[in-house]
Amino acid sequence: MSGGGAASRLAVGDDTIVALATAPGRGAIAVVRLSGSDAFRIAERHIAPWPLSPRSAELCEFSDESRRLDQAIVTTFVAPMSFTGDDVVEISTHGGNVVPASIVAALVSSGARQALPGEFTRRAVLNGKLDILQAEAIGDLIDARSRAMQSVALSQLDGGLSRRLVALRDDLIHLEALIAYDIDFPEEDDGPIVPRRIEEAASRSVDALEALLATAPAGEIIRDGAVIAIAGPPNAGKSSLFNALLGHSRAIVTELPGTTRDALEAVVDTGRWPLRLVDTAGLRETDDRIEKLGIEMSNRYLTAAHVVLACAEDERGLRDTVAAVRALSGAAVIGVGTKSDLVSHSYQGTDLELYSWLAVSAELGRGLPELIAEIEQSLASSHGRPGGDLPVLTRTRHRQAIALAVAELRLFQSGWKEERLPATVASVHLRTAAAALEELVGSIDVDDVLDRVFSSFCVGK
Ligand SMILES: Nc1nc2c(ncn2[C@@H]2O[C@H](COP(=O)(O)OP(=O)(O)O)[C@@H](O)[C@H]2O)c(=O)[nH]1
Ligand SMILES: [Mg+2]
Repeated sequence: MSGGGAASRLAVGDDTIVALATAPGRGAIAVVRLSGSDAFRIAERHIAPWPLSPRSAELCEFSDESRRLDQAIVTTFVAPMSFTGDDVVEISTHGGNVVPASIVAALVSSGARQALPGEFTRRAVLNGKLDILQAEAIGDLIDARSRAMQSVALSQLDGGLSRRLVALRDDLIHLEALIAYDIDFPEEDDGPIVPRRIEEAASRSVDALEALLATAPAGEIIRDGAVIAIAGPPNAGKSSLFNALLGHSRAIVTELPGTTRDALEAVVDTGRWPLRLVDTAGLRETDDRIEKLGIEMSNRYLTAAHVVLACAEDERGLRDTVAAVRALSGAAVIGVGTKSDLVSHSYQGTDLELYSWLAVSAELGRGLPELIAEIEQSLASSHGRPGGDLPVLTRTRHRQAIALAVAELRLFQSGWKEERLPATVASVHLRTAAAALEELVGSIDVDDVLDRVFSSFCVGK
């Protein structure tokens, strides 16, 4: 890492840390992880037989001074060939509340220190095993609530986003070098660097960065889920649709109008997008205080919705719902004609500028896959579907850094074109843009970034 100074300032010392790496509580197996220069010396006091060779799992007895604590599978990793880059001992103990805790306590009494949240991953970054984007990807994988987030995080962990950013950073440094060459050797035989060539290279970089930036809205949805609000008059069949889409009963379905007092939310993972389905209360005017609260809740969800399903059995219901939704939300509206097993829908809202309209029967499960497909298409058309090899930006930090790089590049472009700025000054914009990308990957100015990234981690990761 080029930020060696920052790294050594941050290193919390060379002490040996220990933590339970698995979730606490009852379970077949728990993993206790020990990392640091004294890891082997500390663990050897408790483990017999000591594993003969690194990286091979060995069945051992774990004891403290007075008694056996567990039979455990022990694996050792010799620095730098470990997750953290330190000497590491991984002890797979039996799970539950007592055994793993007693093992951690024994290791602490022999000189290990209880790890802080995210400290193992932090060490991996400081030891150059991972960059910051990869460390964030570990957090994202652990927190993933959908398969889409899982694959985005995994490709970020593989270094996809880092490689892209490093390549873009290299382009900027190359560009800066071209200009420096022009500055330093204006009378060279090759002649001055053609300004056109520099302009073209700069606009290629801007295009590439903007393509990456354009993945941010989709990345945000992949990370946080798309809010899909189900709206419509009481009794239209909203809760039945919600349940049918979820595939199991969660809302109370009833024949009395106005029973859904609160908004209910559940996530449907389609593989492409996590959909946060929200069953809103009816849009009916009412004097019932509790029901009104439900309506306010639904209004709040409608305001935040990415897509609204306007459900109705008839023309009036669809018109009223679409009008009420449009007053609160700019989201795409899909018209849903409900109870298609009972009702033949002659009115399909073609005059209402809907994203699309389709008929469903929650009762028979008819039209549900088509509805999911419409929701997915609508999200892709409003938020973009990240395609192919392009990595996806999932965090505000990523978006801000790249937006900064684009802004600096634009300053460079205009200064260069209009020759208002001397080349030396113009190249400062290039360097600032390159630095924004470097900070994003985590190769310079690491200390601030590290604090922000690791503050949300759990202990033992
Ligand atoms: N036949 C039929 N009845 C439905 C269908 N969907 C809902 N219903 C009935 O319509 C009534 C109101 O449904 P509900 O989902 O509670 O409506 P909400 O007030 O909009 O949430 C209930 O009696 C449901 O059984 C459907 O697809 N077919
Ligand atoms: Mg309902």
